[in-house]
Amino acid sequence: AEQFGMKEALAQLGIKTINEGTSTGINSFSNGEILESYSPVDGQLIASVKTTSEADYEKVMQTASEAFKIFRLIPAPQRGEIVRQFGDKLRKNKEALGKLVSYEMGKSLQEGYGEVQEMIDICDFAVGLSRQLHGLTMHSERPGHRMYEQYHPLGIVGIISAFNFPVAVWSWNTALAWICGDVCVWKPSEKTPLCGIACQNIIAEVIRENNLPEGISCLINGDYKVGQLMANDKRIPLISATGSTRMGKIVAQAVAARLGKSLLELGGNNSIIVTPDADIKMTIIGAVFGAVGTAGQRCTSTRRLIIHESIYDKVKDALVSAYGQLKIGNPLDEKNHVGPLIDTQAVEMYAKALEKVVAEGGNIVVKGGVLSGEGYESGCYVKPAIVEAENSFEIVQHETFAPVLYLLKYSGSVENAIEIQNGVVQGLSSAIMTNNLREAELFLSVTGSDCGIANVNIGTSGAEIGGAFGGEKETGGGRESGSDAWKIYMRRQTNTINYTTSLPLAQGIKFDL
Ligand code: UN1
Repeated sequence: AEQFGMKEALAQLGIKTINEGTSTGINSFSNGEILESYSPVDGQLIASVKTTSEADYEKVMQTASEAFKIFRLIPAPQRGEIVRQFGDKLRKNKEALGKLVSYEMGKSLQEGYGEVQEMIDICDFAVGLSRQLHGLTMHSERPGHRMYEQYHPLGIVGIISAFNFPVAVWSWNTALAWICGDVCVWKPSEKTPLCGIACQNIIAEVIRENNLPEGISCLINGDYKVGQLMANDKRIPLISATGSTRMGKIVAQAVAARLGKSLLELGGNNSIIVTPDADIKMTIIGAVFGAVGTAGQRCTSTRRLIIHESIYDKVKDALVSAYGQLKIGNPLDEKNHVGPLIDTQAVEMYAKALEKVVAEGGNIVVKGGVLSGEGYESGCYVKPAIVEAENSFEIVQHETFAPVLYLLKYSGSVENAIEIQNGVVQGLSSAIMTNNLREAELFLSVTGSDCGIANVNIGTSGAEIGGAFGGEKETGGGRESGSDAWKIYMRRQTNTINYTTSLPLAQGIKFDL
């Protein structure tokens, strides 16, 4: 990591390395146990972090509550100015933060930079939005009355994020929440705590420079226990949680029990339908990036290819030859396509999935395996695999967060492919590769894909921030980032104003005194 300038990057981001002590991050009130962050890239201990104890959590919540009282009074365009400054700081720190993401999480450096770019983009989006938090006006049924609606800040937004997008998902939430006048409490994944500290240090600088209360952005570190404190906390009207369906069900039930709001971004089981009219070259690029990019650890990663029988062998052969070109290794080295999985536990799950699919009758097309030897000392590097399978296999129905691609065959019309595509419990992302207008439109129609994201001639991953991001069914139903996703971060109020000297009742009701 030294040769890629990691030491300088950590110093720039205000993170103490192991010899320098334990990192806490500004305003994290961390006095709990020590959490160590090991890089999946080289297996080295990068730094240690203090976790948040229950007493610390109380302090964080008090700081956030006090900050909200002040922040909600600042006009939205001025809050937009704060987010603009944050975006500027991210531009200055793009290289260092991108490197840290790559080193702590293991995604390729290009993708690390890409993730920081998403943060910059959502800031720009939010700045514009800060002058467009529009409500509607309606015509009252009563004379001399006016009706309109307005959006007010909601309060404290709790953010629980996953290791795979350790910085961007936080910013999708915070950039919008801040312009909406909310304050944020963030629990990053315990697998990527340093990314959390780096982000917190960057925003803390902006907050300080503008003499604002530090509780606008709070960080708490730890495992599911601190997540539970947040989920059960009545002071947090909205919990935005990204991660597994298992985690989402626990969080959602706790939040629902107190009638809070939750925004859930959970598992996907995304597929690309490859029809006889598909451009094969484009299909291979989209499918390979979708399946092996981020080592298959995006919630939008391509898990299934649903290929028409007439072109099945052609697509399969092209995939095998593309997989033969893949370079697996240190993600900081830009010649490599595929980096490591997040940890050895993930490697185990990958290996189990391959065993299981064979046991269920799957046929291995590109053999996987765990890599060892020079450059692979962390034990987290695996070979991307391709398996011919059936959609009904239990393992195919399950989201395995690793580069395992299942090939499924369909015959007849595109309706059959759509049925397979929709025949899973998850509903995040989907795509069709076709030059046939009828097939494409059918895929996007009411009887088409049941996912939150449906693409034509693009893969399943790599969504832009301008659209609302999220999915249906067990993916959780939440939408964040672009479009009108901001609305969940505000409370809506309907106002009726009478400017006459009488009081007519609605629905024509007479009530004479
Ligand atoms: C995620 O994997 O949690 O669409 C988010 C994409 C990225 C975001 C993925 N923009 O692949």
